Order: sequence, then structure tokens, then C-alpha cells
Amino acid sequence: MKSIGRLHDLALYGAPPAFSEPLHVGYPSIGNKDDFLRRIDDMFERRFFTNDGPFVRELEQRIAERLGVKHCVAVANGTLALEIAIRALGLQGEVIVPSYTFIATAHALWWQGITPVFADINPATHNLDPAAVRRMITPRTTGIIGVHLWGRPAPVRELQQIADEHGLELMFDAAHAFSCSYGNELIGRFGRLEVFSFHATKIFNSFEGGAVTTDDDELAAAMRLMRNFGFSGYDNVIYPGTNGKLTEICAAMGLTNLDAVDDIIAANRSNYEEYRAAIDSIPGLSLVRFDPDEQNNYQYVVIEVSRKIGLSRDFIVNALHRENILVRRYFWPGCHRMKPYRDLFPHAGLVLPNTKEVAEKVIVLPTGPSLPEGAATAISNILRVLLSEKDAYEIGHSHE
Ligand code: T4K
Repeated sequence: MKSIGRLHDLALYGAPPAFSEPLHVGYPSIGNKDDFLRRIDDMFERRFFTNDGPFVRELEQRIAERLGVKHCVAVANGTLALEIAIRALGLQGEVIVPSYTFIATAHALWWQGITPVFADINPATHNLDPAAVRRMITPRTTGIIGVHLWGRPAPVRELQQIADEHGLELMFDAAHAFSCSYGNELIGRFGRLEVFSFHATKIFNSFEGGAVTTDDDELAAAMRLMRNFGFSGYDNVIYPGTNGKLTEICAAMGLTNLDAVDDIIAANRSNYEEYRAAIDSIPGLSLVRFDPDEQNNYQYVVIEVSRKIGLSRDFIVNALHRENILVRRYFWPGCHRMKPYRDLFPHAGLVLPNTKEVAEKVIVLPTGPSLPEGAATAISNILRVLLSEKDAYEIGHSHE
């Protein structure tokens, strides 16, 4: 990594990139590799590779204990976990979701013939705005899916109140929220159920994987059947089902990362604090904050670029990419502006002004335990140079 002092030191001006290797937003954590390999040896010894194997059971038990929830049903990935959860709740017709989320939240509904109805977010929290949710309820609405975006809890209490008033099911997409809390209680027990992703890019990963957590015995039993084609013992199918089984090799990775997850969170927190110290003094940028009274996993370092600075968010993204800093524009442009949903609801944007505004100003920065020492400060300094010498650009040219 080289130190950047002036605009002409940037790759934008023909200098070599600031980082010789790309820095990713979702660079996976791997825990202790030797422990993982020992588990793989055990797995080969047992010749038990999938279908409710010992590693899957151990992982489910440890996650349930950690989150203080009765059941953890491990699934092959977070998207299938959402699909199974939605089916277990019997959702149909219309379900209210944010548009400002990863596309899987909407796809998990539409894939099953359920219409995702997009409600706007609160621009201060990036999470569903309860008043907007109320406005989207129709006689066809059967449920609400809140998303704990960036691990910041959705407005659980307010959404539960709406669900209770209207007889709707409430579930949460907790893909970002492993080890995060709401009201000082770990996320995993809110609504009827909550869904996690253990994708490679997540703070806690099992290569691919996911889980549904719930205190409801019947729901848990139904989801266990559904993830294995509905089989109840040999030759006996009692439920429609799919293949949502988590493999043993993925569970072995999950167990290995679970041993390390608190260290991973601590490393991410330290990166976050390093970014904060530098970014707080850059006019025009603001770092998304986490409630000091709640737990967060610091997986996502999110900044908002003020419209007033005269440089577009996308210009900044491209400039950082040239420096090998592979920031992301999550979750631009919002699900409702992605083709499948734009075709369905061409006018959805009329009721989603906050979604549009937030989606157009967010940049997610690289973090994770393998972020090189000092990289958070160096990245912030590049941002500082870009913004402070912005007058050196032709503003018209810079709006890409
Ligand atoms: N709900 C929400 C709110 C979600 O955010 C997600 C997933 C889901 C549901 C669904 O859960 P899963 O079915 O995925 O379990 C990524 C992930 O694919 C996705 O899991 C995640 N959210 C989403 C926020 O981000 P992409 O398209 O950005 O991923 P990708 O493959 O481009 O990876 C991001 C960066 O990480 C790349 O720059 C490269 C780096 N990377 C990635 C992988 C996979 C690595 O360095 N190594 C790797 O192995 O969607």
C-alpha cells in the first residue's frame, strides 16, 4: 500500500493503484484451517457427507445455544432458508418487504408465486418505516418480512404491533444480523422466525449455508421436513419439500468459524473504529452508526455520500476501484428497479423516495480480519484527497 497525498498520486492520474492486491467487501474469514482439516478427516472417516449429519446437528445446537433460541434449522443457503420459512408460515398473496435489501428477500417470495410489495425505508436507519408498511397493506396481504439491514435491528416492536392488528405473519431476514441485538436480546427469536445467511461473504460463514431460528416447535418440525423433500423416515413423505440440506463440509466450516466468530467481530469492530476516526473529519461523508446500547457484528462499513459535495457516488466508486479498493454499492438500485420487479411494478418508485435516495448515496467499504494493517486509514485518506481536491475535476465529466 502506498501513501496518497495529492490527487495526482491516484491511479486515476496514471499512478499505480494504491493497493497491489484487490481489497474486497466480502473477503471470507476462515477461522483455524487445521481445525477445519481435522473435521474433514473425521467426515471422510465417517463417510457421512450430508442429510442431518453430526456436524450439522452440532452446528444447529451451538447456534441455538448462542442465540438463546429453541430451534435452529440449518439449510443449504440463506435464500432457500427464506423460501422454506415463507412456505412454513403459509404466506401467500402479497407480502410486504423493503425494496432496499439484497434481491434474495424479494426473490424468495416471487419464486413461490407470492407478490413482494415494497414498502419504503426510514432514511435514518435504512430499515422498514412502519408507517410506510401500514400504507401498503391490502386485503391480499398475508405477512411482513423485516430485514435487519447492516445488522441494525428492524423496528421489531412496531412491526409486531402492525402484524397483530392486521392478523399478519411477521418474519425477519436476519442475513446480516448474526450476533446483533435488539433491546439487548440477540436477534434470532423475533417474529415467528428469523432467517440467517452463512454465505462466504458473511461475518459467520459456512462457505454456503443458512438457517431458520424459531421458538416454535411445530414450525421447526415442518421446516426440518421441508428441507429434506418432506421425508419422515425412510419411504414416507408427509410434506411437500425441497432439497435444502446443508452438507457436512459446509457445517464443518461453520463449526470452525463459530469457534473464531468473536475474534472476527472484534477485528471488524477495530476496522470500523479506524474508519470512523478518519471519516468523521471528511466533510460530505458520513459513516453509518450503530446503537452503542446494542450489539453489532460490524460486518458492513457503510458510508453515505452527500449530494452537496459535487462528486457523484459512482465517480467515487470508480475511482476507488482503480485503486484496487473494490467497494460495493449495496443495494443499488433497490429491488423495485431490478428488471423482474420493474416489469411487475413500473410505478413502485412513486412510494419509495427514501429507498431511491439511500440507494444512490451508499458505499460499502472493505473490512474483515484480513484487511491489511492501516488500510482503513489509507482508504479514508484516498477519500479525503478525492473530496478535498474535487475542484480539480471537471464536474460535468465526473457525474458518471
Ligand atoms: N437476505 C439478505 C439481506 C442478504 O444480504 C442475502 C445475501 C440473502 C438474503 C441471501 O443469502 P444467501 O442465499 O446468499 O446465503 C453477496 C452474497 O452473494 C450474498 O450472500 C449477500 N447477501 C450479498 C449482500 O452479497 P454479491 O453478488 O455481492 O457477492 P459476490 O460473490 O460478488 O461477493 C462479494 C465480494 O466478496 C466480491 O467482491 C468478491 C468477494 N468474495 C466473494 C466470495 C464468494 C471473495 O473474496 N471470496 C469469495 O469466496 O452478493
